[in-house]
Amino acid sequence: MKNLLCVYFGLAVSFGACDPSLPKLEGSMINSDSYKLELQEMLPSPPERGSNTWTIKVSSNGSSEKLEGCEIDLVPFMPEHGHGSPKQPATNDLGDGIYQVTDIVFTMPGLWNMEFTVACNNGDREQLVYEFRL
Ligand SMILES: [Cu+2]
Repeated sequence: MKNLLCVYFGLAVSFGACDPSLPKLEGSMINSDSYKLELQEMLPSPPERGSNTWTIKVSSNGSSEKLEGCEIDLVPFMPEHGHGSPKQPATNDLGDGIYQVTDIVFTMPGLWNMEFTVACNNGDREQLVYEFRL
């Protein structure tokens, strides 16, 4: 009942009114055998249709040592619809284990799989997938 009231109130005012019940996407972590990605900042936040920029921190899974000079590719994909994004996101290495991914374009609401491929310091190339619903 509380949720229903919250949704009703949210529709009447703005979707932001119910934020405390939603999981926060910023700060989410995903990891593979060798790597760990932290989604530090999302612009806009939460993500919206159109162009988005995400800032991620890359570290070693296990030791938490930050990893510089990584190759990072991102492919946004909608598994329920079988299509991706019209644009290939670009990654800028900001140093100190921080990377900015620009041109992340979401075309529609639904489930998105963010398929990161990461290779650091001639290490293994590994895939990390971040799932969320837009
Ligand atoms: Cu779709």
